[in-house]
Amino acid sequence: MTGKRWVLILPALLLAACSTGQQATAPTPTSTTAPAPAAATRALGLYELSIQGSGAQASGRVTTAALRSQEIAGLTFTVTGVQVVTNGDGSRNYTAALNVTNTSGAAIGAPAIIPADIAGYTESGTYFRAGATTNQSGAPTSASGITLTQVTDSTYSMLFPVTGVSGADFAVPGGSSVTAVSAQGWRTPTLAAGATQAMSLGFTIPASNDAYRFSLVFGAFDKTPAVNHLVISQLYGAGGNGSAALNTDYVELFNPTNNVISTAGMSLQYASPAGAFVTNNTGQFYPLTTASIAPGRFLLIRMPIGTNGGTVTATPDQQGTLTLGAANGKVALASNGTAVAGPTATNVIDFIGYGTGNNITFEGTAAAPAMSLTLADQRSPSPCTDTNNNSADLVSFTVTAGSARNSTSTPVACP
Ligand SMILES: [Ca+2]
Repeated sequence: MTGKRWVLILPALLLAACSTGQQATAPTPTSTTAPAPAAATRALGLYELSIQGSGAQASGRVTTAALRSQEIAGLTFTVTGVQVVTNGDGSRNYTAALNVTNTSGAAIGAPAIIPADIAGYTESGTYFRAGATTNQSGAPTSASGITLTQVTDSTYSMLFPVTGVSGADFAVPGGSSVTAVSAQGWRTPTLAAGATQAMSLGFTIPASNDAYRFSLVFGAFDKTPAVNHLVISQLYGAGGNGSAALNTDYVELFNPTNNVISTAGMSLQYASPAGAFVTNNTGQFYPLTTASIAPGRFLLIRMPIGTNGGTVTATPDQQGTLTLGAANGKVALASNGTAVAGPTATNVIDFIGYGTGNNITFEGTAAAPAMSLTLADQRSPSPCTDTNNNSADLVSFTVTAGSARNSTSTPVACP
């Protein structure tokens, strides 16, 4: 490409369970819940974003005319601004603010975009079109060393890991092809037909790159996260006990979906391994205060403070009332205030049976690990994990004051 082609293509692909306790005497497997739906991926197209005035003076701007669909008329992007910050080492951080409008005529479930390499335009595996990068005099310049940075000032522009998407998902006009896509991309919430959503993209240019005009190519797609409901992501039950690591029990909730979820009407419930869930005992039943949990965010419910142990560092989002079993028990997140009948009951959003005990129930084939004075349970390898099999989805770990995450903790974007 010549220096005149510096437009950046932005891909338009914006985009539980309980069963009743058994009467057997040994730990009894409960029925397995339905597997989580597989993440679906739908390619939407390729787009190009151009930026100019990005020289060593770090005065940058994004031209709206430079952002245009190359292929599918499903999304319309409007650049609303760009921030350029020069770091101490001379590198520059760019944050481009965009409005994304769904013009496809149908809802897009999980609009997501990922930087892409285009054959014939790529330089050294970066996500810039080589020939499209020029200095202020219009001469070509190196565009290597571009990195993506997480944008933390927007709830909806999380950088998320990209899986299940390849260059083959995208068609490129003019006979070129997408040779690679980035391992990370950005998301916005579900876009209804005709709806507009603000989003922002962040990236860094090293000091060694003096590009004045450059382009960034994106593939847009619709990829729905695998888990479509809130999960109990971490829990601790020995709070306040003698020699306990912490002075409170807690339950941490997480939103692995692409949309804001309200806890209105939901309840947290606890029962011993053999016990039934009830609603008339505050140690076993806590109606959640209404809160909105953004995509990738946590909600921390601290239980009553006891005598022994350290204080959880994260400020609790809610003060709960439950008294969890220190080693063994069952915790359910219910969609309403009705006592949970078991792991596959219709009002169960998520359910964790942990440890052992007669008649203990759980999701899947076995319970999550037993906890202890110093051990808590959490989803692994990430809070995104929920295959509805407690033994496979959760691990125990040595809990510390800093283990629990709250609504201001670093968000986790789920693949
Ligand atoms: Ca589950």
